[in-house]
Amino acid sequence: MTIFTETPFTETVDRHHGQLFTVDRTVHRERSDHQDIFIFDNALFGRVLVLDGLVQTTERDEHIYHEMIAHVPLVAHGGAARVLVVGGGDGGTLREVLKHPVDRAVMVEIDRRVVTLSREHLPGLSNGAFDSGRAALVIDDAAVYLRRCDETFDTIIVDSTDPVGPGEALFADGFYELCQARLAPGGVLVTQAGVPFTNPEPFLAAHARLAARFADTAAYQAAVPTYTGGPMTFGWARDDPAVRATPPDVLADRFAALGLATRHYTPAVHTAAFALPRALAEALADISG
Ligand code: AG3
Repeated sequence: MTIFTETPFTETVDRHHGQLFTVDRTVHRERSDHQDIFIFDNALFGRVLVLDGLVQTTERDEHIYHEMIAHVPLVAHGGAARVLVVGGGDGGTLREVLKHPVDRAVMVEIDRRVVTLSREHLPGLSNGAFDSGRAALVIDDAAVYLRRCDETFDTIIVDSTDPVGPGEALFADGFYELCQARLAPGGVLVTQAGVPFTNPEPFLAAHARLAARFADTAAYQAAVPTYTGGPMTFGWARDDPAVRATPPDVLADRFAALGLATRHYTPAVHTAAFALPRALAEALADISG
């Protein structure tokens, strides 16, 4: 039996379930204009970023999430030149996107403080991505940005928090409509869709909204230990099913040609990520009609 001497951080994603981290050192805590930001060190997970009580990322396993949210759509697309990242203030997704030969990666994050504090306290997350000449950082509400945006993107990655607080608008149909309008022909939209085992309703509702708009919708999974309750799921939406079915040997050729340095993503992991447990696959099929 472990006795915790410090007050631990408890995350309750669901009213009846949660997880606990020891706060081995508090690094920073503030209330920004948008949310409560808490950064602390934990001996097992390293530095932890928490927004409004929800763990966003940890040094120990951030690579799993960031590699899967970026490389799955980008390797499947095979030729993305312009990429939009929505949210993702810590810079981890932008870092992975810039490993691809994209011309331009725009990141629209609502809370400048998340970017500033992540650069200061979690520099490995962005790892210089914000200084890249190919990256553009926009501090704005993504819906506002998309409404006045006149460029299109080959891939849009929604690296949001859960559908509570500032993240909620990023799961709405109106937001998906704005994304669809800014996708170039052949473009792919990928979204953080939560952990369906413990939190099925928002996941299924978001999937239904995507399925009503896009010709091809799917979900893929990755087990990210910090997101408690089972595999984290990503939503996939595109107007051409062929891209999702990119054969493993094509993925492998592209992966080799890109020379991607990864710790989690491989072409085999990519293909396997779309294999869903039966109950989940059936729930999605029911929704997609
Ligand atoms: N995006 C996913 C956060 C999920 C938080 N949910 C939770 N802890 N239940 C994080 C941003 C990483 N760039």
